[in-house]
Amino acid sequence: MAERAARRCCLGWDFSTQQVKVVAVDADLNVFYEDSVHFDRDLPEFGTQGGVHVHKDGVTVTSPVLMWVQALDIILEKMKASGFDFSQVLALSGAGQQHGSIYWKAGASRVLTRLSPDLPLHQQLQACFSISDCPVWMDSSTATQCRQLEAAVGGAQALSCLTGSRAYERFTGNQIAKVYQQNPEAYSHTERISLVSSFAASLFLGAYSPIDYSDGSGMNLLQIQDKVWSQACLGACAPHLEEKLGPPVPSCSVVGAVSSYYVQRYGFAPGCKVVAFTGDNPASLAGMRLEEGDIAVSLGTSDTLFLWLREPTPALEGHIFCSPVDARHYMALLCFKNGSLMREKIRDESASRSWIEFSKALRSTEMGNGGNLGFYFDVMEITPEIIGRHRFNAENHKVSAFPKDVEVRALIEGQFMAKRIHAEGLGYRVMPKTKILATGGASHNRDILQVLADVFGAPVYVIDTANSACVGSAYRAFHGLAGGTDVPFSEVVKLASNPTLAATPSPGASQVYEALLPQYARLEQRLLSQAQGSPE
Ligand code: XUL
Repeated sequence: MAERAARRCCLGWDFSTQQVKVVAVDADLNVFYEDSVHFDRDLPEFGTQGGVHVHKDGVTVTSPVLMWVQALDIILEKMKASGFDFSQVLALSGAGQQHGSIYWKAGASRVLTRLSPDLPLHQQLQACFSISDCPVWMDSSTATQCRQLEAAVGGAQALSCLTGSRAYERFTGNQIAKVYQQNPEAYSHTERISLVSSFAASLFLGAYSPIDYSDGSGMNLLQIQDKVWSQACLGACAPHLEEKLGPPVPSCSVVGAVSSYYVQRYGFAPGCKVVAFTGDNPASLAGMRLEEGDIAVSLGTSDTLFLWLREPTPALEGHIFCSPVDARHYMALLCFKNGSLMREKIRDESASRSWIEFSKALRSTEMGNGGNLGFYFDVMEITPEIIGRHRFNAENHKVSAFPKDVEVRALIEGQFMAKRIHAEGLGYRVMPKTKILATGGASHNRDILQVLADVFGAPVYVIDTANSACVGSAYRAFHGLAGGTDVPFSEVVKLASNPTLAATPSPGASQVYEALLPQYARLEQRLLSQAQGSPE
């Protein structure tokens, strides 16, 4: 225990929707401590469900800011009680659920700088917020503000080109605009607005932490190319917003040292550095150690893609953020709603409710499925906005059914071809060094991963991402400590254990899919035009 406690380390924090988590990662990049505080379970007095309050209108979703503060108090006390040696922490960083906003009341900065080590944070910060229930990413109550913002900058595509995304209801600029419109008094009493990430960093700094470029990209306010706030967007959302946000910084910036509160109360070293906190998705990208040309595919209820991009082409779908590990590059997020539930339905209908039979069907059919292509969207898809099941034979004629094994392959090939097509739509290119990192339920099925490797023409690795935002935050702390911008992130994390190789492309795969991908894209376009009621 003494030997373990004396390890030099970095801490990675994650302020997620349901809990606050922490990991300690040593200089060999091994995780040797982890802990968490669960909001519903450990702080029932706040009455949250899943860490949030869903309001009566069904679309407003908030979380109490003091619940987050108190969760930090509890977890630090737990660490202290376990004998954790805070003096060995060289640096810390963290992640926050994206898009949520915190409103610091005029005078709060003075309270933050004068914290007494004798009292927990939540007792001292009680009067520091002009809004006690913060809008979070699950909120979808700002449709009006979204339309106003898009109109102000020349439309949805123009906003996407500027900020990386068209207007989204959960994005912070639109949330701030709503606060300003509906609660102008609280807005005018606000001296600083933080994201969940920069708020958590501020608690450690004892001063306002700047917003980092990567999480700042989830606000519909930051010009992702120039890394400055867009005056047009700020002006469309609320007055005096620039001074309330403060200037954004590169994600690997050291924003200061921990406040004396942590030194005196917990025994942190006075020089322990705080590296800018970022969003949970960017932090996960760091945790998965994505590199240029790589793609991470999370195969869950919805399927999510994380892409590394050099030259993004922002679109009406997906989100482009500044990269959290390389300020010259970008990452993109794409969400596909028809993921696991769709795979399970087709398994039940066409593979006797068995993954073994499902795998057999994949193995007994050929790459390219004899030209048979399918679209399976039992719920309205996001990427693209199409609903229903649509099957086409090799002559591009619509057919009403496929033989069972053809149906299984059509589903999986279709899901992965859609991912490649939409990733390329955002500027993604498969490179010779491309790796695909697969996570989530379906990543346990080697035959599904084989199709993924074939469609992308790249090897597929599996990784466990249970703690990726936390671990990625600790990696980012090491990155900041090593000098940040001038040091490649990949150098800093080279000691971390490698993901497991699960599938490599079959011979001939690229010819098959190079021919099929444009055909799939054309059919998708045809379905989309039909859905929108326009002529083909
Ligand atoms: C991303 C998003 C969610 C939250 C979850 O745009 O809204 O993934 O970051 O914490």
